[in-house]
Amino acid sequence: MNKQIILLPGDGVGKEIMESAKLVLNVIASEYGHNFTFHQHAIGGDAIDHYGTPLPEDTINACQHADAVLLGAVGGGKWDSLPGHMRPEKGLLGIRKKLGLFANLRPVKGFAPLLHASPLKEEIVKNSDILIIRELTGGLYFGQPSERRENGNAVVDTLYYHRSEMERIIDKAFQSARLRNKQLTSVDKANVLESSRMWREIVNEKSKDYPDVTVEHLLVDAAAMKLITRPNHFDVIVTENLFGDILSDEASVLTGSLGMLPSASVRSDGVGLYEPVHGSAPDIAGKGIANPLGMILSAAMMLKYSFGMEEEAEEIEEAVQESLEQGYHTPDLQIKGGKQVGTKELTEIVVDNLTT
Ligand code: GGG
Repeated sequence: MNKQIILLPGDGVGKEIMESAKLVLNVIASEYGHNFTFHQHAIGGDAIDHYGTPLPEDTINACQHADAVLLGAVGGGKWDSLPGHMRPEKGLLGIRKKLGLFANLRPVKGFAPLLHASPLKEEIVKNSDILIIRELTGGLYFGQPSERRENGNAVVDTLYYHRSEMERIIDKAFQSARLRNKQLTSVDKANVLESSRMWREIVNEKSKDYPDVTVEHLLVDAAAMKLITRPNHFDVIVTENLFGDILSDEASVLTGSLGMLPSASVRSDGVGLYEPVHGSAPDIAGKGIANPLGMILSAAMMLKYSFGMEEEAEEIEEAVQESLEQGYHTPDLQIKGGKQVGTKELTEIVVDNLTT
């Protein structure tokens, strides 16, 4: 298969881990006779530095015409003093919105060699396998106005959702639950927020169309606690943008490191965007020690979801598993008796495991 893939390395460790994804994809391409063509474009702080905007038109056009998009990470202290609309994160939010990627799928599944890597007890973490579905193009991250007022002494952010935006993500969650263990947890703050009360109503209405799926409602505070005390309770979690961002980062504790988590941002059809859950990690950028596995696993998700290459994706996941079983890990992880290596070394080990 011929595929055009846009690479948006972005900022900080994004550039280092993108090289890892490229290497792994090239090996898969040559093993399976595919032709992946990569086109690199700017986003985030990198784009601000070179083009004066976090999301250049050229990047948007390229993504709109691609088969899939791989993104590293955006952000960093260097751009902290810029006004809100010029921050690197606006590039990431903007490309999700421009491509209509309303559903962010964040699988949280621990790899066996990392059971000890979590600060949580092994019996709590063991066998946890959760799919967090986060609404991605609405809510507080996009509502207007969002601004300082009264000479900077007051502030407003707006939480806006249209019913149709809630319906489509809730439908997606029910459909995903059907393909898994048919348990759906809807997370909201319905005791306080009007938006959450509408969300809950829609979940209840939709549940009539999916009688085979068991639904429960959890307030976000309870969900946050349960996620790390009884993760095995969950199968699919669906929630709005802000809650989903926070809960999925929290869930990374189950896997041992935020560096392990991949994600897919999709719509009903068309181009998808794949990125690790973590940010640009400016504290370790350029040191060659960033964990490339979340990025590599995001590339595997791209193969599976955008290109239907299930076997190729599985091969990557198995190579990651094998590398961890051999004890190799970056400094963000601990493996008993393991060997600490850098980004490039760990990538080469994954590549070796792909080819043997
Ligand atoms: N690879 C994810 C990333 O760069 N995250 C930084 C960020 O801006 N996160 C906010 C979000 O994901 O909505």
